[in-house]
Amino acid sequence: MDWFNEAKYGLFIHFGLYALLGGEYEGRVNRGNAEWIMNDLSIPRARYERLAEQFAPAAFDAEAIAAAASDWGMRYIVFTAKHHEGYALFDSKAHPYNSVNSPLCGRDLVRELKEACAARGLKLGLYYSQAQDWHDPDGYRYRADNAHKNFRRYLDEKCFPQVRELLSNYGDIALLWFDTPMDMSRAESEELAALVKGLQPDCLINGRIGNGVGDYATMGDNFIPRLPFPQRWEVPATLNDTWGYSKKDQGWKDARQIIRTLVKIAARGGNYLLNVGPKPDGSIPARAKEVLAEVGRYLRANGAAIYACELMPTYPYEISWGDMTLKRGRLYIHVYEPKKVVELLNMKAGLKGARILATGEALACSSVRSCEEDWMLRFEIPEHMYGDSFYCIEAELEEDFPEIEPIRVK
Ligand code: FHN
Repeated sequence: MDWFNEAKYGLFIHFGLYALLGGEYEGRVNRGNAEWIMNDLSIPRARYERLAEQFAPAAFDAEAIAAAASDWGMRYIVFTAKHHEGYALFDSKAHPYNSVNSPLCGRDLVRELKEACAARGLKLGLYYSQAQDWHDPDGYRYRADNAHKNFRRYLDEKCFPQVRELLSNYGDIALLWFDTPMDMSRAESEELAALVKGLQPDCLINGRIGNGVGDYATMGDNFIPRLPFPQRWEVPATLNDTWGYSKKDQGWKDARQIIRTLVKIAARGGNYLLNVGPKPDGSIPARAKEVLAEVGRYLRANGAAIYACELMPTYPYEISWGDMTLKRGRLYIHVYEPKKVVELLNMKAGLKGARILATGEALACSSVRSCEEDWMLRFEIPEHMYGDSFYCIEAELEEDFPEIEPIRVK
């Protein structure tokens, strides 16, 4: 799992027929996630299917997406090969409901993205909704009566053959990202995992294959563990409030929120899989691109403080002005507010030196005892940076890791 542990930051892409509706159908707005519109507004299958006739993602440019993802500092992409709606974005002989058979599309978007990612050295993961399939009569549906369904038939005739296609026809796939296992039995999850590993032993499987048989834990959507979480984990998260494209959702997070969240996740041992939902033509919304480009600029200068970080032990104080990440022999202090001096109480380490990570400018630093006899690391910020925020201090340690003392009650 080395590449995954080091990556820390990936791009999730939710694309499908739902993008054409953008969260609205016949004047009705879907309150839930935009990609759930078929289910939430009970759009009959025969009506929804017609969207496949209109699917024309002329602006879906896999090379531009891969180039942007690298520029934004993301190390992998996870793309919806098939979401709950059942429509596949790849050339599937197992089931005709796919983008190659859509007359205005006629393209295998998985292949395009795989080639573009390979050219950029990016890992490609594929999202596949293994249990919910609202198009297949035997696929599960959330909050519906699934008891009468022949789920086994769906697995044998659609899910397993399509997963086999994804792992046989596109070269190395870094990750299969399953979702909402619902009532899948342990035996079914294991069978699916065995299919994946039988075809590509190095392909990772996320936790949502169900029944604990994945390679790493998938957190709830947008749920970040409060404390360091000493397992391999990832949190899928939205940049606005939904996954698939929504015309109404303008709740974009800004770059600084994303940076703070990324630092928090890296410190606590996880990966941040941050989503964009392309518009019906396949282009990425302009605001999403702006925000991600700004995060990318921070990462270009400060990536050493994020990629390949180790678990940061719990620091006993709430620091509103910043956060910390850690590597063997290096402590990174992310400073979010203007400061003249940065102090970390109850932290002890031999300091070989300290610098502003982005520029290399050396900082006066010391490991001292406070007047109340607690250990403290102290860094002096140069005067010309007093008003600055969102930079990172790299402290080089004599030991592998700093010692964090518990709070001493006096
Ligand atoms: O139902 C899906 C949802 O549409 C989206 O794909 C997210 C991403 O993690 N997963 C499910 C809900 O958890």
